[in-house]
Amino acid sequence: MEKDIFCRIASGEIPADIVYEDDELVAFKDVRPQAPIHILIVPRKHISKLDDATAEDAELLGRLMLTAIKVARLIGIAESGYRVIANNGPDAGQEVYHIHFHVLGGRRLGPLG
Ligand code: DGP
Repeated sequence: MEKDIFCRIASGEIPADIVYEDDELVAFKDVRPQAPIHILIVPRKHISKLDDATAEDAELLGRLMLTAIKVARLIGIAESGYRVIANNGPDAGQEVYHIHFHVLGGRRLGPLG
């Protein structure tokens, strides 16, 4: 099976502007930022979408959220505020089928819609 773009970024096969990484996760700048700060938090493990996660992934999902918090502090938007989003499936506009959290900040964000 062909690897998706985030598997290829996580393995170092294609470049990204990485802001944080560890054994399980990699965080990098979104190529099409929707805000002054737009970081993607991606597990190295391939899971296509939130709906495919199981109880086995509970720790990984917790680490994804904790890494979003860590990266927001690292980048300096913890005080000003930020938003964490995960898109699941077509109606959410999911484009890359590899679980990821968006961390958005650096300006006052509008209402969700
Ligand atoms: P989503 O709709 O939740 O699947 O968002 C996928 C995001 O991934 C989208 O905001 C654009 C970003 N993206 C897609 N391809 C690449 C890439 O090759 N590099 C980087 N840095 N971001 C990408």
